Amino acid sequence: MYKAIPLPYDYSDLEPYIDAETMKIHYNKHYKTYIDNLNNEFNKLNFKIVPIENLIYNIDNYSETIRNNAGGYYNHSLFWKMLENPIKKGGYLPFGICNRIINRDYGNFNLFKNKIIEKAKQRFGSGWVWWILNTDGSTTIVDTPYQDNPQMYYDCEILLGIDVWEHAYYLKYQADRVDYVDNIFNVINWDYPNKILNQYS
Ligand code: MN3
Repeated sequence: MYKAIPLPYDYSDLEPYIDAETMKIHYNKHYKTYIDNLNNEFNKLNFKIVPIENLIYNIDNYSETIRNNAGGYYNHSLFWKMLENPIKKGGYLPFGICNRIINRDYGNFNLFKNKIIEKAKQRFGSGWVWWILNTDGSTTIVDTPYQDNPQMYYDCEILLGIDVWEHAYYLKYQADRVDYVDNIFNVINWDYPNKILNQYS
């Protein structure tokens, strides 16, 4: 059985940038439905459970249903960990190695943030925007449709991912995806990309 990871904070911890109601629905309804659907499909087909990372890297061997639900499970499990209560954290800006890599690859934090906002704006319909670490040590900002993940396409490490499905922001931001993405930068857990970058650099 694939299992939901516990949310690493309370539903209201990302207020006012991400409201408690959105978090509650996002975690309990959307996230858990992907997991239930994935488990049901595995049961139905009598598939042996493999680590979710392996499933993602070999996703082309599986059905559309498994692709969408495995992606939904994996992407959100990453996403919860990439966010954090800004008060507990005591700062909104990237620090440490991710700050150095942002300056190296994008010039400065604002240019980096604008590039992510631009990608989010361009993504037509539902999907995700990602900051990824390539195997050559460079980083790029990419987007994927639906619940796809860059690791379904090529070998890379995920540094950050932003859910730009309407269910992630509609209650608070209505159709204003740009405002949502702009505001999510108040609740990014920069320890997440720092950990990956320290491991691979
Ligand atoms: Mn979502």
